[in-house]
Order: sequence, then structure tokens, then C-alpha cells
Amino acid sequence: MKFYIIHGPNINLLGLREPTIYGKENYEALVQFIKNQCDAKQIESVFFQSNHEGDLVDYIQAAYGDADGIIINPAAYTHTSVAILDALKAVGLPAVEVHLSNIYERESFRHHSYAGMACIKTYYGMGFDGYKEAIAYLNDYIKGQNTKKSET
Ligand code: CA2
Repeated sequence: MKFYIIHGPNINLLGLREPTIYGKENYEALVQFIKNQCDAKQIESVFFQSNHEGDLVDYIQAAYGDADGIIINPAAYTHTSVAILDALKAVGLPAVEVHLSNIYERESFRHHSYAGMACIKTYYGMGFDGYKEAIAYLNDYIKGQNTKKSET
């Protein structure tokens, strides 16, 4: 099992400011947290963070034929990017969206997610734990799909 873990703009600055919204820990700590969760489930985790929309699209495309699933926090592109939505739809891999903060309790422009329209599930407002839930959900979802396939 292999997951691509994709992060959008400014997530690399985590921990620098706004700790009441995003927590005190930095991006490296987030990567380590996610890696530990994946390792415990024998899932290979491959990480990518970019501040550039097209690079995120390229990486989602690269997941096709290589990854079993995608965990994505597109950050601000969540609320603007039809390109990321289309890329997720194009590759057709199961994807789970995660947001550290509760986007529905913040400014109204954060209430809509384009990426979420192509995701099987969204976790928000749980900090790092949202990724733990996302990993477990995606793992179970893919294993369930495989079981169904082998039964037919
Ligand atoms: O809650 C989330 O995970 C978000 O995806 C984080 C994005 C935000 O644009 C989304 O609406 C919700 C922002 C990511 C990082 O922003 C920083 C801001 C200040 C200091 C460091 C990072």
C-alpha cells in the first residue's frame, strides 16, 4: 500500500504563526507524525509540498500508476482550484482531504472546497489527528475495494 501525501501553499511555514489556528508544530513534525501513522500500518508514505498550483497538479498526475491513494491538504488552493479538482478526478484514485483547522468556522470563503468534490472523505478541525483518521479511512476503503474485487 502506497499513499501520496500532498500539501499546498504555506503549509511549509506551519508553526511560524497563527498557532491558535494551526497548532505550534512545524511541517517537519507533521511529516514525521504522518509517516509514523503510515509505518504502523505498513503503508509507504511519499510526501510532496508545493506553493505552486501546477506543481501540485503534476504531482497528483504522477500518483496515477504509482500510488494506491492520496491524502491531500491543498491549503488555500482548496477554495480556488478547479485544476486540482480536475487532476484528482482525472487520476481516479481514492483521495481523502484533510484540513488542520475547522474551515467551516472561519471566513465564508473557506467554506467551499473544490478538491473535496473529488474526495471520498474530508477531515477538518482535528489538527494532526485528522491525518491519522484519514490514513485509517483510506487504508480501510482501499482494502475493502480489493476484497470486493477478489470475491467476484
Ligand atoms: O486548515 C487547513 O489545513 C488549511 O488548509 C490551511 C490553509 C488555509 O488556507 C485553508 O483555508 C485551511 C493555510 C495553510 C498554512 O497557513 C499558514 C499561515 C500562517 C503561518 C503558517 C502557515
